Amino acid sequence: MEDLKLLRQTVERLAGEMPVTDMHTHLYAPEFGKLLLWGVDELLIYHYLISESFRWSDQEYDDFWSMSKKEQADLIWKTLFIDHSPVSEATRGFITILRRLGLDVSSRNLDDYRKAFETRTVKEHVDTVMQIAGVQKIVMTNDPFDELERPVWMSGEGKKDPRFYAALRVDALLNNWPFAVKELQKLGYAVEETWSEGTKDEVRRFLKEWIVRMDALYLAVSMPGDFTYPAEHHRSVMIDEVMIPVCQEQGIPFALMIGVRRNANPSLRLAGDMSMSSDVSAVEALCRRYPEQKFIVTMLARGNQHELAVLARKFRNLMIFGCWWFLNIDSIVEEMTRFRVELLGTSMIPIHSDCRVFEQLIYKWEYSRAIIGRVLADKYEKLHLSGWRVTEEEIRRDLDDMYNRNFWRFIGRE
Ligand code: RAT
Ligand code: ZN
Repeated sequence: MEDLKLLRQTVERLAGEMPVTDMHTHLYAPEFGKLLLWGVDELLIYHYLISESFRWSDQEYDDFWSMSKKEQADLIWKTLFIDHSPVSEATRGFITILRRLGLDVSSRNLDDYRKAFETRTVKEHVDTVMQIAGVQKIVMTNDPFDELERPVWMSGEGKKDPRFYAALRVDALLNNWPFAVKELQKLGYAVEETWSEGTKDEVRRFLKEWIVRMDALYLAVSMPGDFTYPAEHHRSVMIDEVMIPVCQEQGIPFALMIGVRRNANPSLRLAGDMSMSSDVSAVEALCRRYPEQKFIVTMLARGNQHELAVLARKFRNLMIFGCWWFLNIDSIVEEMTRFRVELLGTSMIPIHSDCRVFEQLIYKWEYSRAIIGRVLADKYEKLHLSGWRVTEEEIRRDLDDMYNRNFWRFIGRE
């Protein structure tokens, strides 16, 4: 490629349009019914927007929670879009969604937007959104303890749509053991709170049965920032004696998302979680102790990102992924993508969406694709000036690695 301008255009175009795998979301296939959230009201009551809107309000938290979804959405619309300008990432994202779905953003007429959604069927809408976002494969977050979700898996419907994949979420087993014991007992597993060989066997059996039932791609957990390993703690026993053996037997990775402090403000419910600095050496100890086990890791604190990327240089059984939650904002995605490419080349997964409402795929991917394209274009440009010419095919290969293949190859499904 001779011309630098053409090089940049090509990279940015391909980064913008190549299909992607979204390897961590909270979305569901249409078969999961009500669990699949979509539409204007769900978008406006996204927990990221709820916490932003409370910044401007004196309302009692309970009064907000007692309102209907539509009333909550009206209030958030007025607060964050009419009384103030939607310049935050999550508010701007809503505007991008409206625009990309062909609605008239300048009308600012929420009821018209609602009406435009009413005529859509879920299935068609899912197709349209995936097509606009260029998302080909979606990994869900799946919890057998969830009363709404479990029957869908038991009936076999959960595996029907080949675009959707499962990830078995194990937070309760690691972070709320008394609750997990009760749930396991309800499901017929003979477990008790104190560790015994019988309990370990039964939890292993539970995990195996659900990995198979869901065809889960990986086990996943989100951990508080003070997670340490190894430690004299329930978590270490669970990891060493239950989860790692099961992952190894089933040949699946273990995904850890570390650095959340749940319920910093309980009145905000789901919106009340905080980010917290983590100890990268816990991941280091896991990677060293289990060289045959694959770990997929992301952290929530900005301050941990560089050290985590350096750790990935030391352990090939560690795949770092995404710009998680509060990090998924333009400025930080740019910073993280840049130094990850500088430290690891293209051997990482730069982004996942963490979407909870289906249409969010549109803006989250549009924003991330633009940054990834820009960062890569800068690097190819420097190579070009040194006389190294990348071909279009090589650009496609590099993007495909970051968007898809690093994930599928790492989890052993390619
Ligand atoms: O990003 C989010 O929506 C968070 O609330 C969390 O769900 C987080 O991503 C997690 O998976 O724990
Ligand atoms: Zn998540």
